[in-house]
Amino acid sequence: MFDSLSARFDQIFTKLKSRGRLGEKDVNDILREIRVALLEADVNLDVVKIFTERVKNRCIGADLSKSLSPAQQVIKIVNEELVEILGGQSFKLNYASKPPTVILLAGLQGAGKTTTAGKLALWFKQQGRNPLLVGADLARPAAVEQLRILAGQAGVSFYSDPQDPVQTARGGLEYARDIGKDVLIVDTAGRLSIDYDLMEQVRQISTSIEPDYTFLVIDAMIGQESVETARAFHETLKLDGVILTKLDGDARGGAALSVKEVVGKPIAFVSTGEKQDAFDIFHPDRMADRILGMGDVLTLIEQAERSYDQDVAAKGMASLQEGRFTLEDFLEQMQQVKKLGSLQGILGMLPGVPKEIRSAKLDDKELSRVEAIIQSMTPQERRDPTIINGSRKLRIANGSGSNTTQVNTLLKQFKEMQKMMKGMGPLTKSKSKKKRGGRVTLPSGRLKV
Ligand SMILES: Nc1nc2c(ncn2[C@@H]2O[C@H](COP(=O)(O)OP(=O)(O)O)[C@@H](O)[C@H]2O)c(=O)[nH]1
Ligand SMILES: [Mg+2]
Repeated sequence: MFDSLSARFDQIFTKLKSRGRLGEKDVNDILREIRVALLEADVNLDVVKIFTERVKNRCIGADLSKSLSPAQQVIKIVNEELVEILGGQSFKLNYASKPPTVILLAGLQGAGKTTTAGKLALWFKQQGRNPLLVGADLARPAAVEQLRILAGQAGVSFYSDPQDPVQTARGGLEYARDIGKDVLIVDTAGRLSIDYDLMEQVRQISTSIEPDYTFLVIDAMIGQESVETARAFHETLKLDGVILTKLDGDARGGAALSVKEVVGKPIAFVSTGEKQDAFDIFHPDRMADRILGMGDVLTLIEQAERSYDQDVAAKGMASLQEGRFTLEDFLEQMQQVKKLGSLQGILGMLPGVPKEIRSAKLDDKELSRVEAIIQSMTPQERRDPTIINGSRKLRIANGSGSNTTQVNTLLKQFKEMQKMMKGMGPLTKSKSKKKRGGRVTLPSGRLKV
């Protein structure tokens, strides 16, 4: 799921990062692209409007943090608002003070209710609970059998009464009390579309067992249409949350991104496959990271904010402005990168870094070698590498435990980087320096590998 949306965000952010300071027009351009990307992902129109409006307001009123580039700040805002749209916090389930905690599952046919009932039972069991599964879908004879099998696979108890769905649910509750089960999960019948009988039946079950939690199971593949279903169910049942299934499919993401805002109820759990353990509590923050395809970008930004030495950054900036960026600056910037943790890890976390580079072998050992080579140079050589002739190269290689080829490679890389940075010179005029803040916060992004 979310593959095409992720790809779109990746494109948008890559473009964003190639710009320096962002004006209102830039922000509007980005927002337009985000709007299109969300609509293509089948996100509800109202939700798209709310989302882009919030991002816009925050971008315009942004208090430009010194240690983040404008692009990083926009990404941070988009990420935070995405988490918000997805429900903010992870779902927290409170157990009833008087067991059992009663859970009612409702939804359309084929949404994944029965499968989910089994998964939920296993999940509770893994939390150290002792659940009872109740098969109250008597519309299809096979449904009860399906749940009985799932209960067996999960190793939990099962109850059903062939007479009547409401009686089954009620009987299940009494049975759970009798035999000391602490969680009751009731699977119900679904129809192909919402109809009066269906609603009436779940409503009666609900009245009879007074569930602590009523979850609507919805199929992510159906997109935002399933969110409309949720709205209808909510009117009758007073939902506590949604369980989103089939996230392993190629759903575009519309349902996940729309449901909280439209129904006002969070996604509690997600199902990501047919296997019984392909199921978990929903974490909005992790989902947002996944959508933005940026690994753990906020961790990176926070790490960068914490450990990047602003003075060194400023000095690097100054060198850039004057169009001189020496090997000494190069080394200093690299030492800063090292402070951030392993380079491989950082590249993995950086949004927009091409996959080839992310997986490229530039490990900390290599970084140490580069460091050793530069440290083996005289200060004069560091400032002006053009004086490094054959015999100097040999001396540097010997001094740093490397060979002349490695010294050559470093010098070549440095030259290219210097050229690249010179090209960026006009972007770093002193006036914009303050606003642009930590433009050089993440020099690793520019390391040639
Ligand atoms: N790929 C995938 N299939 C699922 C998932 N959840 C349910 N299914 C499948 O969806 C179909 C309908 O599920 P079922 O539980 O019978 O739906 P119900 O009619 O709502 O009870 C079954 O073939 C399930 O195996 C999921 O998370 N991923
Ligand atoms: Mg079923």
